[in-house]
Amino acid sequence: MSKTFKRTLITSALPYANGPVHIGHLAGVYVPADIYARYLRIKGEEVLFIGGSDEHGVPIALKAKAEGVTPQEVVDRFHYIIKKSFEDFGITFDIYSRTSSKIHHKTASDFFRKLYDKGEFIEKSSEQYYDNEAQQFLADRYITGKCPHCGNERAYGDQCESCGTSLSPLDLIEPKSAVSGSVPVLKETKHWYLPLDKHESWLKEWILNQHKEWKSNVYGQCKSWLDMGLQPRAVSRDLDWGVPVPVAGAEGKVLYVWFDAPIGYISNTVEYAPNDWEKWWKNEDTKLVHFIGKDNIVFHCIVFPSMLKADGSYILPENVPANEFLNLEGDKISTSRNWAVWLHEYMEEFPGKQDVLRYVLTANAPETKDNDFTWKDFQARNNNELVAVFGNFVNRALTFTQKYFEGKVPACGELTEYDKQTLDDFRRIKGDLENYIEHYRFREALKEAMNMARIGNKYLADTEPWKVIKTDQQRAATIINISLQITANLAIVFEPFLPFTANKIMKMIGKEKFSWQEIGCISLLEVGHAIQTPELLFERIEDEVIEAQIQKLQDTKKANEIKNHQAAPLKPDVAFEDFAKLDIRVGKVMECTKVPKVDKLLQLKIDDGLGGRTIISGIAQYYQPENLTGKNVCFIANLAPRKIKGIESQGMILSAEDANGKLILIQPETDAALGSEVK
Ligand code: B3M
Ligand code: ZN
Repeated sequence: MSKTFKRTLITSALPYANGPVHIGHLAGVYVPADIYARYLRIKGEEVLFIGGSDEHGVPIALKAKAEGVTPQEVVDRFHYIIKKSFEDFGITFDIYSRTSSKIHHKTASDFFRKLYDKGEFIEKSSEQYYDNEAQQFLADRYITGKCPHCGNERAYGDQCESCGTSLSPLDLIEPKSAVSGSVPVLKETKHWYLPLDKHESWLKEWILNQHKEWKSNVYGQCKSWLDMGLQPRAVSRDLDWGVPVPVAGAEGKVLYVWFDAPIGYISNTVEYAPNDWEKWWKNEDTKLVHFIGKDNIVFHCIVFPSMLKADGSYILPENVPANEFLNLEGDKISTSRNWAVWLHEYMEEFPGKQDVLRYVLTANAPETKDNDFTWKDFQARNNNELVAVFGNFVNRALTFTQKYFEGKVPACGELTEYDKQTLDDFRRIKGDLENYIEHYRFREALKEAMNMARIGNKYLADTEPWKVIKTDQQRAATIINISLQITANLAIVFEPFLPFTANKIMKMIGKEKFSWQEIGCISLLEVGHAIQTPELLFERIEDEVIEAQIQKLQDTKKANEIKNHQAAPLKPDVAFEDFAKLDIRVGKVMECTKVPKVDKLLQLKIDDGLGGRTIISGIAQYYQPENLTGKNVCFIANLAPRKIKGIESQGMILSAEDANGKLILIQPETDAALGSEVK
């Protein structure tokens, strides 16, 4: 038994305002949420679509500290970049606000206070790391030290990024404060906890019994949390950036970011509709749907509903269609490693092609498992699907009208069986398409929309009006009339998915607005109605363009390898006199051969300006002998000669490692005199 609702409140995760947004954000959350919102709107339903930036939390405070600016400056910078990207990609939020706003601070603060007054929290003191020098408690991220699992020296108090283990600050070996660098001490501090254990039994009934229809990835994650048993969660932190805890004696404490952020959905509704926001949040006729990524499931399915329930006056989400992750060219998208396709960069590099990205990200959405975005797939989908099918059909229908019917919709004669069959096939898809959207299966829905375009394309190919026109004007007119009606239909069908394209079609067919209910109608365009000059809906993307994008990612990878290379620890100091004993010189490789029967060694004949010498060097894995001849090298000239594999080596060639551990020769920057000393 599915409930009927009067209106739908759609929320989409509030992105952290500590960096711009990328294709992973779009694919996982914002495009699906936007498709859903647009679909309901074009059907004439009452919808509110909420977005906003999440501007609190430790990473933002840390970034500010690292840059020597205030956290507000950090979030101001990214809030507007993010907001602009969403506008550019046609994400139709009714409001996109932010959690550093006054109205949010008040809403979140009041929310906490009501729960506090109702006795919905427990107060607990515990020992946490404190920085005596900076006089502050340290959030988990503010403490670094050695990972007890892998020995990484730069693990954080919440996680080791080297081995991926979740940590608690107390696990760290030799902890250090990231604020002052001093060694932190344990000190008692008081916090408020939401006793999730007390909510466990209704959550179990509500999710596990009443929401079996939730996506299996969401349901499964909830089930495993609930099976493990819930624990009280701290909802406050010792930090100076966030919503202050509105309780006497709580100076220096703020609400935990995951407590205040979901309240942002409510604050933004209050900001948008100050007089009737409650109908969206406190009325059983409203269907609340949270669009999020999989890492946010526990907060939206367990923690936030417990907060809402503890308040007692709010509705609970009807569904939480969380997506899995989108990878990029086989690797996890990462802001810190710059492994992403940034939306603001895409806009510059592919101007006017927002729908191509919307299309590819939906067609390949990580709805049930992680998925991979590749540039080759992007190109193939553009060229083989958008250009070859959808664009080709619409373009042919419109140019044909221009060419043979003076740009006016020709009259439709009697329909053949084939025409009727085509239209039946076309209409039959509508139900499936709706069903998919209503069940948050947007990739299947898009496939159906594309099938509708395919029907049009096939119809033109099969009926061949360009041939028919020569013998039967009336029949050609009918074919074109039908093709134009299908084109108009596609403008409706694609509006939720590819809004820019739908809009272009509407302009070309000279129409303002249709409604979803009109899908299937073959009198959307009256006979004699004028069509505008057609322009291409999509254009081919050439190999060079794709190769440039792939190259850009390869450059990023190189830069990361160099950045992440861990330098070896320094050796003990040596006195200058000791250093001066070394005689380092420049020479030129005259001859080079492999040392027989060993993999690693090369035998080099060096012109040292003093009559020449032989040196054995362990670089055979990295250099072909023929490539070394003629190269300048640096070598230690007074290393006591040693016999290696029966050959006397008179010195040592200097080399260094690149980021992959490959040995590379050290060379003078330009030609130095042979035998000259390196100082
Ligand atoms: N800012 C986490 C994220 O961007 C968080 C979502 C908040 S939704 C209330 O993944
Ligand atoms: Zn580790």
